[in-house]
Amino acid sequence: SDVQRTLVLVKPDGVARGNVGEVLRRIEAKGYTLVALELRQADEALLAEHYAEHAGKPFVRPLIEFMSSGPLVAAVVEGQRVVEGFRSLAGATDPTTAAPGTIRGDLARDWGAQVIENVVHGSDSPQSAAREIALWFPAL
Ligand code: DAT
Ligand code: MG
Repeated sequence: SDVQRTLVLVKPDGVARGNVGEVLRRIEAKGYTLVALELRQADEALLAEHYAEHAGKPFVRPLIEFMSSGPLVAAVVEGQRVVEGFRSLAGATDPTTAAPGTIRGDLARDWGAQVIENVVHGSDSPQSAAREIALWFPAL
């Protein structure tokens, strides 16, 4: 078996638009397990660390401002191959091309902002998941 954990964030756009329940519903409907769940206001230091791979890119400043613009929901989700599985539930980064049926395809749209607002984050590899879970939930 290949039971994994992944970090899921319902981003501030998703919280503000009332998408928390819908995102959690899809995670539970898929059969994944919630290991940790918290509403929180992320500070810029945490977000800079979270998005360290994007340091220096033109969208990183707007990205950190967006991600700290309001409360978000942070969760650790567990299941068989959940890292890839949640990325599949989330859909493509760009809300315009994300497939219908995915969280981003169904719930996100392009607002023409400097940063893409796309409702959810999911870790992109088991290595990223371990790093991100340690960052957001150091007690786990
Ligand atoms: P993902 O969240 O699908 O893993 P990513 O890690 O490449 O995508 O980027 C992190 C977030 O930054 C992404 O969810 C939305 C935003 N973003 C990515 N590329 C962007 C771009 N070219 N312009 C504006 N925002 C972007
Ligand atoms: Mg990413």
